[in-house]
Amino acid sequence: MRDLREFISALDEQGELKRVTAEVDWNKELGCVAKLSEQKRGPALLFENVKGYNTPVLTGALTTPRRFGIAMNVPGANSLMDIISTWQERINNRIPPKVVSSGPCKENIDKGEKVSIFKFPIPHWYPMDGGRYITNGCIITKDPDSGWVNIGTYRVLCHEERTLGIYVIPSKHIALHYQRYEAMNEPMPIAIAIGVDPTTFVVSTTPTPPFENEYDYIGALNGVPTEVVKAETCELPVPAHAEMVIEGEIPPGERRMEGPFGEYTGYYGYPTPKPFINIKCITYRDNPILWGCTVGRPITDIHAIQTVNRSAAIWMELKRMQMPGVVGVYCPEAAANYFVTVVSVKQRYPGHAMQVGRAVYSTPSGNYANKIVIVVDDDIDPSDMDAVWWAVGTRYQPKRGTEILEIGTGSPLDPSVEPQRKGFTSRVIIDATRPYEWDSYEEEVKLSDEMVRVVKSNWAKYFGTGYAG
Ligand SMILES: Cc1cc2nc3c(=O)[nH]c(=O)nc-3n(C[C@H](O)[C@H](O)[C@H](O)COP(=O)(O)O)c2cc1C
Ligand SMILES: [Mn+2]
Repeated sequence: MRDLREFISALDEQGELKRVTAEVDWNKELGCVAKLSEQKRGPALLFENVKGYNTPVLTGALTTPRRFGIAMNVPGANSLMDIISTWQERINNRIPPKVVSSGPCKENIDKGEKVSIFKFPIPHWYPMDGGRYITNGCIITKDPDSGWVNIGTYRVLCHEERTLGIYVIPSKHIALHYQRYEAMNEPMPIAIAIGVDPTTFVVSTTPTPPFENEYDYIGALNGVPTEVVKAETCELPVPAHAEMVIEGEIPPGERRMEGPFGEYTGYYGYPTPKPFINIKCITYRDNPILWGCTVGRPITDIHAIQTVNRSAAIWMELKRMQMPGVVGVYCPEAAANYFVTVVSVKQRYPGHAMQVGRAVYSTPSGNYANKIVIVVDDDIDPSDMDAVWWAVGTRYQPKRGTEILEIGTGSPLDPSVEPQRKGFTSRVIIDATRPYEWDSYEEEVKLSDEMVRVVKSNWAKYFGTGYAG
């Protein structure tokens, strides 16, 4: 898909979009409606009548496997596992972006006194958030030494009409660029694209290696180059079809308090001093559309996205390690992705299941924040939580199947870690496989394949419509 509008049309055509025409206030009401609707596994919402504004706001666009499938062109996706598999097939065929001379993102250009972020209905999502937050920005910066262009999603707080806060933490790529500018005592140019095609947004939220350009990955997943155009006030390449692009600079050596924010863990993060952006220019399409997401407690768009990119990353890293027998990897949305990994294994030798469990923690991606690895047999789909719980309930023996690791890399946002230990975590491997060394295991209750075939073909006889519906 080329832009957000194509995605919205596709959601609409496939019955996955609800247009909310009633007036809704950007100030906490919109966030509350979006969140309650997500909890009911409702459709994507397009708020067309935000109080005081003409600009619509899209939420809940990626929360379900079906909508994620529409976004990523994986038709008929029933589970995020379908997208995780396709992701791995497509990701290695990198396609660089194509520079074009202009694009719809330049239809309107506000500079100087005309600039105000409050011209757009940025929501205040949760009661204790520190202000109005842009959640779905694709933040573009450049390494002044190597010229490496990075795109990453970091939340953006509206401090004042021409000042934005940004949640930069040291491990992220934007921080590597900003450190260089600060060392030179120069402001860092920055562009924030909002309302882009769904692949661009998803890749912007995905960890890819340093010194690699995310535009090449977007091209890989879309199968076509992304059209980019030069920003108005600096050299950064921005998506030509974005709904809106904010351009500005981050001054060196200055900080403002940022937060709290309703985090993806389901808890508020503390306010901390962070760099900020002075806006120089905002360009936007005619009748722009904003895209946002609720973050907060699972399950929201951020959880679906992180399940896809994290599961795919750990799985690919296990393959690169040439780990035998790995059949699937899944980081469940409901566990806020980072904390739990389920891996299914076709066991081949004694100790294999535990080896895979330990290997998950040793992958670059699986090292971070992870604290529960559940190993299941290859007959268990790791994305099917009913099946995973069945395996845990009926194949796991705590004394035999538990290994505790005392020190690992934790997330500073993990509320279960004591304050003086933040950044660390302990870990467990739960081996919920049938023991390799046993000759037999209790007989499973299964339907007969033959009878299943007959009954499915006769389904309409019992129920009026065929088995597939
Ligand atoms: C909706 C959403 C919001 C996010 N907000 C932040 C954030 O505020 N700060 C942050 O460091 N990472 C945030 N992330 C995760 C980053 O986007 C992700 O780590 C990405 O890889 C960063 O890009 P980089 O690897 O180029 O640094 C967010 C992810 C999503 C899906
Ligand atoms: Mn990056």
